[in-house]
Amino acid sequence: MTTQRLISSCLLGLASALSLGAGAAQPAPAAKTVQGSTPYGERADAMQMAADIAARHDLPVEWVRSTMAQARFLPQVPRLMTPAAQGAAKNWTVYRSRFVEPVRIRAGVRFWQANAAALARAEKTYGVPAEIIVGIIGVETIYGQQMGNFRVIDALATLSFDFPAAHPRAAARTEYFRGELEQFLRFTHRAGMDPFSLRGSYAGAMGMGQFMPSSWVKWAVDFDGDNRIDLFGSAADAIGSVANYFVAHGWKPGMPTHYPVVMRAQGSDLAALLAPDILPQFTASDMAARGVQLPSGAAAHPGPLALVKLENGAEGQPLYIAGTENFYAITRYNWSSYYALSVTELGQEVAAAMRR
Ligand SMILES: [Ca+2]
Repeated sequence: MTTQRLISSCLLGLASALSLGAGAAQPAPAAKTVQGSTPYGERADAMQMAADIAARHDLPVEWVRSTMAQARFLPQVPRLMTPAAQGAAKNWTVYRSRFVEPVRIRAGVRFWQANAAALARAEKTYGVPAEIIVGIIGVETIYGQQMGNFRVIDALATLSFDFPAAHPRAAARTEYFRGELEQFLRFTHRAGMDPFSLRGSYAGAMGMGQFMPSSWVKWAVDFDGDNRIDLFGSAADAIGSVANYFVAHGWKPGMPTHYPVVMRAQGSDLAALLAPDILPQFTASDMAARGVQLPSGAAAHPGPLALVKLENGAEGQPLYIAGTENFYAITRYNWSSYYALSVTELGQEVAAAMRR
């Protein structure tokens, strides 16, 4: 899954100073170790962690040590964690155009046609509509065309031991990636997979649905019945795993993701409605009382709703929608309302193209 955008979104507004590199602010770097110059096999922190991982999961310590020792520092990965360009104003129209576009829609139609049986079975088994699964795999990797070219072991080792120190949440992020590295070593060993053969995003997300290692361990499923989980080569496994992820994150079968709204809310009403952000906390009648008109079908909506605001740059009018608990569930895949609406709209467009 797409922790990479989650991570970069944490960096919104950060000064471009972060991209100068870890040693840039330090005077007299003469005797200072250059980041990445010491192999992980010679670093005490990495080798201590290898011993800890081996002990915690009953793995052969020599295997863990030698695997981590063969991981390579990737200088571009810390840079990708601090993209200066992310400071630009949020713009739904621009964001949408990157994902809901003809090439991806045509690829989605081919993917749906090739995997219709697995998508229908996932819908029946998990209650997650085919078009949502198609939307996710399309936004993540254009249906497996762009799954990432970094060796996962290299990306995770770099983020675990050389996370940019200038990042405001460097300690928490380092802990997170060390946990992912631990899960990666654990599951590749258990599954008899070669840890050096797996490639993914610069954050270590893998396969058609871009699952992080901990997500692979917890939620990936064998959905084609060959007794192994392959999120790279088996579209059925990727489809079942995405659906299972949604079930684990509160997907409610039969519930729409969102409703269009007519906005009249202003002032303190608008501020109150936006305060919980994407967390659904209002009934349809709460919203109506504060000036947000929902379609007639939404009056009987059974759960809470969130007023979701999507900016259209500094100049454009923002878009408002009423997000349901299922909209929120999509944001558990990637913590962004722009992401969630793109997934939904790409899925709808592919479904519409299938009917033509
Ligand atoms: Ca399988």
